[in-house]
Amino acid sequence: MDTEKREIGIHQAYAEDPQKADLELFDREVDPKTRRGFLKKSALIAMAAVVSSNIPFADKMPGGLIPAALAGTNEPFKIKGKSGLVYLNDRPINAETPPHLLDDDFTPNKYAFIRNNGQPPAESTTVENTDSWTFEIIADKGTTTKKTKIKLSIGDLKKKYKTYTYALQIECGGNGRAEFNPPAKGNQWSTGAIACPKWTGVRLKDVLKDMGLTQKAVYIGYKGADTHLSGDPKKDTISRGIPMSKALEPETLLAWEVNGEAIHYQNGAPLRLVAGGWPASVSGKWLKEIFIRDTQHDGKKMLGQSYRVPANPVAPGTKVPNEDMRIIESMPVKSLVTFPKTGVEREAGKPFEVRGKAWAGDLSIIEMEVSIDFGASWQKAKLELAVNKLAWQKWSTTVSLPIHGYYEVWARATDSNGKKQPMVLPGWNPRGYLNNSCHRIAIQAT
Ligand SMILES: Nc1nc2c(c(=O)[nH]1)N[C@H]1C(S)=C(S)[C@@H](COP(=O)(O)O)O[C@H]1N2
Ligand SMILES: [Mo]
Repeated sequence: MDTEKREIGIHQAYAEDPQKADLELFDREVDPKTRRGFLKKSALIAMAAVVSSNIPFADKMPGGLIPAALAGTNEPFKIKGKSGLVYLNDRPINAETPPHLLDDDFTPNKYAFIRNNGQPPAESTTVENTDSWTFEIIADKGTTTKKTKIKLSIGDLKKKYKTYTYALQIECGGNGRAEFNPPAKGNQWSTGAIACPKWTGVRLKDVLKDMGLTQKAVYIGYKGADTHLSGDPKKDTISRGIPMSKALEPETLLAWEVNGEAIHYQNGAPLRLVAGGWPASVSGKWLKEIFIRDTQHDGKKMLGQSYRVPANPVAPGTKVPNEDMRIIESMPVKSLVTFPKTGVEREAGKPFEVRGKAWAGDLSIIEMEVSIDFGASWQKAKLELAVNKLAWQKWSTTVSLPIHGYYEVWARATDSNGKKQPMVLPGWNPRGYLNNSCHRIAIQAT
């Protein structure tokens, strides 16, 4: 179906049954060149962020036309403070980072990917008076001894608790989904839903300790200030969580700063939870609530098929019942070639540098290898230590291509349990999670 027809179809379905159409919307095809089609009025509010200004007469726009600033042009759309991202969807906004823009030691804010499940809160509410932004911690019965509910501002966090800075990598569970066959619904991420910037904030454990945790406190959950695409305030966009052991890790932060700057609006300003090494969906943006749970958190996208994979391997295309799925926890071993950029030319016989990043969820990387002969043989790369736990590791090596022709450089990491990245898609699963197959770049030797 052509893009425009498909979009109109989706919006009709949406008007009839927003819940049923939700997945469709989430997965719809957008022609990133023309951006033609129609939007619901509620989406215009989100579009304001994209055109980098308020749309005063948004409520007067007939039938939710796409702003002319975006419709029918060949210009890729831009978000203030972001650059070089590849947009996969505009409602909600989802954008990934090309591998060569992940070459910095720590991901600059402008290159950090964006993965939204709903409509972010109005930008003005997140950037003004950052210190007065408040959030609540709400405890299930019997999970705390001192307090059952507290309200804190970012200002309170800064005053009461010690501040820490860690480089923490967060990767979307669906990174690599584009390679699934049969295809999996959702944003078709290639390799760019990963970032490792330096986060600054307080330790979640220091804040939770003040509530007096009991043995009954086994899980936490979060809720952000973003709203459901339908505009229905009763519906959550996403509310995920982590077991208490992960929540109490020293590196799990309530962060208000990235790389010494305020968090970018699309990345969850002014406050977000950051739990590195796990699917980034557990790192709640625009943080408004933390729940202390006496059971596994059961918020939106914790149950069913979301962020879950079959407990046992299945054949591609299999329908897997909910009860046979398990929650994704620590992410698998993975790496990227960040230099050179794919498609470049190099002189045959002349050594040149190849470098990149590697990471392995809660684990570390112990070996990095590259191949120039489609995996027939491998050479070891130089690997650096992580600056702290849950940060990615830098690697580099020198490669020489024997004679002129087409080559691929393949990169393969090994984690501290001895597990290597697979060459091809590891295990097909219904929603397209956890693709950690080797990254490849193309090089022409002249
Ligand atoms: N409140 C809120 N938090 C959220 C999300 C969201 O839509 N709303 N998306 C999650 C998902 S699925 C991912 S992959 C990461 C993306 O973080 P980023 O947009 O800063 O890259 O945020 C997570 N936290
Ligand atoms: Mo995600």
